Amino acid sequence: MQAAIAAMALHSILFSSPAATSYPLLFPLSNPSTISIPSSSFHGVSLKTPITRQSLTLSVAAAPKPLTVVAAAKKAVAVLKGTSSVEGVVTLSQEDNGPTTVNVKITGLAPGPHGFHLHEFGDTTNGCISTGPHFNPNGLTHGAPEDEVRHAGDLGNIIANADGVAEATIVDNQIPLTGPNAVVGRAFVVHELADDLGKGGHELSLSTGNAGGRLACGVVGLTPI
Ligand SMILES: [Cu+2]
Ligand SMILES: [Zn+2]
Repeated sequence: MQAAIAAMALHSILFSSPAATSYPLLFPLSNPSTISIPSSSFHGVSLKTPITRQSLTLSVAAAPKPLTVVAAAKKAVAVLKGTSSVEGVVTLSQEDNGPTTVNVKITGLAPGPHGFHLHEFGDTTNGCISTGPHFNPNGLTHGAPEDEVRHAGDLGNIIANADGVAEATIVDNQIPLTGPNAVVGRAFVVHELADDLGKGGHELSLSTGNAGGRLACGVVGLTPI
């Protein structure tokens, strides 16, 4: 460190002569008498100048790194509403091409499990029914989030507590915020009943998990990072 400071000082001293001679050019309006200031006091000024320049150069050079990281973070949000008192907010965030983290808070639910999916369309013209089927870009059957055979939109169940509040954090690889399977512009739906995860043996198990009516839904939109 001391060596570095010494080098810096040496660097400054080396620069002091050209800096001193160029001052009248940098400040052409300054009183010509400044030129006659004794060189010792001029050294004091010019010693500081190169150090300032160096630190400026360092911060400019370091800036692109954090900027790159910030640019790779993506965020989105969905505000869920329906025809009942069920409502909620779902936030999504993704770093680079990693998994998407989904934070869910939904209120007004009956206590217990409720199917929670990402549906194909961000269309609520006819209420939650117009959001279509589960998002299924790979043409598979319905399943659990951890199953290999599942819809990309199959996020399992969220559990409402005795106050009717369901809070969950879901981390999933099949619902990216960018790319061909991006979920921005599609919709989250929370259901009346539990999702049987494709294993209930009902005629709807392999398409919807037999999760019943759609209580609330919300279109995924971009939000500031
Ligand atoms: Cu659904
Ligand atoms: Zn499904």
